[in-house]
Amino acid sequence: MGSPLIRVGVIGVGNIGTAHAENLARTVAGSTVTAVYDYDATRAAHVARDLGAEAVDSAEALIAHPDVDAVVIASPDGMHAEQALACIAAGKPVLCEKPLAPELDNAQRVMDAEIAGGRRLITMGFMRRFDPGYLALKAELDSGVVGDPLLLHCVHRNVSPAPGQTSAKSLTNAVVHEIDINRWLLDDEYASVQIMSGKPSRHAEGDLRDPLLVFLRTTRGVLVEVEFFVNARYGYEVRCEVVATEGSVQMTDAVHITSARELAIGRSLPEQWLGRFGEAYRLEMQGWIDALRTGTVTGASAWDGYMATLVANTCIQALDTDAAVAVEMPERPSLYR
Ligand code: ISE
Repeated sequence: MGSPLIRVGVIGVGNIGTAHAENLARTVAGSTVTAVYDYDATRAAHVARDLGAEAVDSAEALIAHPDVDAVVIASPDGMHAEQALACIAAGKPVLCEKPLAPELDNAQRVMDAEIAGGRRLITMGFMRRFDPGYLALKAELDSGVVGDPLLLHCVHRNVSPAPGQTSAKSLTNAVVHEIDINRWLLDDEYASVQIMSGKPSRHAEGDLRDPLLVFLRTTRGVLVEVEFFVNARYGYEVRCEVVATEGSVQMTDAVHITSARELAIGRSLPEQWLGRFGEAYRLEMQGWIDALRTGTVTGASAWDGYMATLVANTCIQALDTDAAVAVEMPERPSLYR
């Protein structure tokens, strides 16, 4: 008998939820989308009709649905934890968009519930771990040709903020990617964080601190410097350079071409993350489905989600001081070793 087809329910079909649902229904091998929920019922009905799925009335109904084997959580950040807890209670695997929760106590509750159940059900949507650019960067580092990493310079720029953006949200919603990918790249944890914010962009509304410089020091002493700028206006850009003892490695885009036209030469930039990380999202979903079909696990775990929230919350504390703030790291639970 072949591996089962995984029937997925998608909670939240905004920008990213719709992209996940389309990938699962059309591109990923071994999955289908059977149910969709969004607080905007018209939107849910539209996506459901397009994908041949059923639009349901609530996240609870979707999780309990007999034709849903696994759940994608792509709702607003503050709802992830409750929905992940409901999936764990129902024994259904989850691909949870980041963050696991903006608040540490909620991230802890999800991780504790998973540990109490004794099996890994949560995969975190840290798609950069599947991005061909980041994979090439990691392969180069792991090969040892540039020696031992000493410094990381990272750039993360968005065209404009989401409605209601705050400095805390910049950290828990977006810098959280940097927190995760750099601990994955270095195979290390963070010991402390420090934040500098200076002159705000004239586009930064209210008391949003933008841009931010986030400095992280790992337990092995590697320095990670992240520029996060959510009002960059000109395009979406993510870059990473690793300076090591024998050389350096830079990652700009996974793939790019330079084209010359109209008395100019250059390359175009995406407007947002789907343009830059589209392939990473597809590979992430394929990896998740393959793992479910073979009874294995892949990608970031609830522990990784918890750690990212812990460090993002330490960054929030660091916003109000010029000093470095220590990351109070707990012991890694045995389920994640
Ligand atoms: C945004 O909030 C996201 O969720 C995306 O994953 C990220 O790439 C982007 O830069 C964030 O601002």
